[in-house]
Amino acid sequence: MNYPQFPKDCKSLLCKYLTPEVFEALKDKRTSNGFTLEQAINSGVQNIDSGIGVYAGDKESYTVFAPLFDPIIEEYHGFTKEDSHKSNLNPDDLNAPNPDPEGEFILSTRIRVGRNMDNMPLGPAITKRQRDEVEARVVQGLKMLEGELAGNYYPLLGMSKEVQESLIKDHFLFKEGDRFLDAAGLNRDWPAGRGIYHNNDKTFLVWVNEEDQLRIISMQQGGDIKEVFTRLVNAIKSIETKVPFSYSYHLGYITSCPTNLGTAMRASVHIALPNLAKDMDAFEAITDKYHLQIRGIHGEHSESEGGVYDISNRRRLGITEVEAVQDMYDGVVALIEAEKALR
Ligand code: ADP
Ligand code: ILO
Repeated sequence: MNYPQFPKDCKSLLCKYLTPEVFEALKDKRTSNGFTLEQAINSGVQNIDSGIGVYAGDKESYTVFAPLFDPIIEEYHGFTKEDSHKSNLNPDDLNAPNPDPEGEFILSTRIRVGRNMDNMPLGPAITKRQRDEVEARVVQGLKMLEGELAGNYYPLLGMSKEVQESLIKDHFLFKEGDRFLDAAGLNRDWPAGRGIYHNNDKTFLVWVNEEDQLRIISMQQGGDIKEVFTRLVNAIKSIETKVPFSYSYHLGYITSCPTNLGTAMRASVHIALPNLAKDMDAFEAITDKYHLQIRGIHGEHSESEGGVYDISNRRRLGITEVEAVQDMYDGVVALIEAEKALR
């Protein structure tokens, strides 16, 4: 492979940090699963509008390709090689009374974490047999969930297009054919091995073998962020008694995209901010202050509809889960105040 030629206006962290020197040093390296630099960067090479542009094939990718991954991780999370990651999943430490008890702004709240199985390659390097094994072991583990978390697993293989599309439209299921994941090798053998588990009310869901092997999700209508967090923590704790998760003292939970390392947590609200949306500078001044990310309402790389945005914590590594949710909560309180002042 030759050094990739990126266009001048390329803004991804891959373009920024894959210097010719880094490329030369890494181009012939591979992890024990055979994962190469070419595979790690293919998503950002094929999609020059990527924000990041790299994926790991296994835990080892983060050390073998550290000269590329470390500066990306440092710029995204503000987390250096000397830092270590800490976890706090105690809902009692969260200060989050419902910021919108009248239901004027917040439509729904969702908190997810990514998890991958210990001693398995990540999605970009996994074989079909290993992926099927992950699915079987995860589904087996989910079967023992009880009470509010009890539910059923629905494999994508054999699911009708109508059911699949309605689950996607209603924000419960991952979309199909994402070009960033495609180029990362994450959509190989689609749809085999993929599926969704959910309880009856669809307040607790698990995505199996999408970008990460598990995406554990708690969601509900309205703004009771603490209730959503508490349900998620109960689920994580139950699942990890059955499914061993890949974890590193330095990087926290291991995920295929470096933006998800650490807590692997994204806490979001769908919130209507039609007035603030008319002044994106003011809007972004608040989201920047609270380390928040703005997405459209059909997930990343989608647009807002009717002044409704997906607002979530941006940082996930080097802060605890409680701090990640608190970032989102404090920012949402500030956004609601600003929206009220403009009415
Ligand atoms: P992820 O959360 O895994 O990073 P996406 O940004 O693609 O991935 O979002 C996945 C799905 O979750 C999308 O359908 C998105 O609209 C939905 N979603 C995210 N946040 C919320 C929320 N607060 N309420 C309802 N749906 C949400
Ligand atoms: N590879 C994509 C997405 C990066 C962050 N989001 C996710 C879903 N991991 C990009 O570089 O824009």
